[in-house]
Amino acid sequence: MHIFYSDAHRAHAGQFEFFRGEKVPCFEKPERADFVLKAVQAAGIGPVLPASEVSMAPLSRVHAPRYLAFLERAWERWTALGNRTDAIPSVWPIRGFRSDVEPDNFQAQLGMYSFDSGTPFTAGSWQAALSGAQLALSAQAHVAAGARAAFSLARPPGHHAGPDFFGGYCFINNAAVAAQAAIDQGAQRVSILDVDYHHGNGTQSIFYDRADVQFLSLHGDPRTEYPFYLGHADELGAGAGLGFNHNYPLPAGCTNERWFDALSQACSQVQAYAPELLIISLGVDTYVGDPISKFRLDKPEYRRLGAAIAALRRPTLFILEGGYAVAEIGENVAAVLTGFEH
Ligand code: Q9C
Ligand code: ZN
Repeated sequence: MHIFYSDAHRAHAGQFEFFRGEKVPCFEKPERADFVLKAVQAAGIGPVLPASEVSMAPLSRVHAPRYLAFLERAWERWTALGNRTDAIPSVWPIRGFRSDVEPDNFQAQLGMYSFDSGTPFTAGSWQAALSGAQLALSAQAHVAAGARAAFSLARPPGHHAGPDFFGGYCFINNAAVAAQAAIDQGAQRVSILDVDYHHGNGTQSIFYDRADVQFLSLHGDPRTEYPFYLGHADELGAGAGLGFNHNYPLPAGCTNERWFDALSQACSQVQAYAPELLIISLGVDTYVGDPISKFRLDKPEYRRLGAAIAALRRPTLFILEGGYAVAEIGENVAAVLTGFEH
């Protein structure tokens, strides 16, 4: 399958993130994409292509235009204030605060458009995120043109980014943008199957009241795992979207068989929905060696995952999400794609 890739991701390189009050090096770093690129090339997955000329219109159909406008100007405003470090939010409008009046203060706006302090906004964050969306749209266009599958190899990831907020290392929701593009081109049903360790809260929020995009997520139980405030099994969708959202929260320590049991339940729902396009939010932070996650999937399981996805027999778009065991993330991603193709 074709792999869509750009070096633009390199411009997003956070200096540090906050973890339990300490500054720690960012887990979401450029080397991640380097390892994935090296591994998919070594595995002979397919040609590596740059982004094609695509309409970026789907972006403002899944994200609020004022959120995108904020991100586009954020770095120049932040540095004009004399700052030389990355911008990290430190104040948030939670319950009871007003969301209809936008403060002028930069830090206050940064808080309005985010939900954690682990997602530094850097000099190249907007360009890298925009490039990731363009690659996802290029991969979607390739599948829409008749290819069986495509892989968008980009970072930062996207599935935590919601209609008007960033967080969880994500700014633009690439999977949601690609799904919206397919819908805008006439698709009636798109499924997004999120296999990242963390709940895809942003994707869920974007499509929660819609029947044209089915969302399914296997993830660490939000009672103990990030992003904590969403991802329970009783979140089934709302209004027209009721019945089109499926969460499979799993306990810390979850091993291969239990994870694949949940996967087969999710796959049955995909089959019943019969989507014209299947998008995989492909995080491999389920791996036993992942430094920030608590599932225990072993290496051979990634090939099995790819085969399970292939068995759904749908045009399939793979979008890279998380995975922080830097040396192994490439091999695990390549194993999923190999398992899919064989
Ligand atoms: N400092 C994705 O996998 N922080 N995002 C956890 C470690 C947030 C993960 C604590 C993890 C976000 C796309
Ligand atoms: Zn993750």
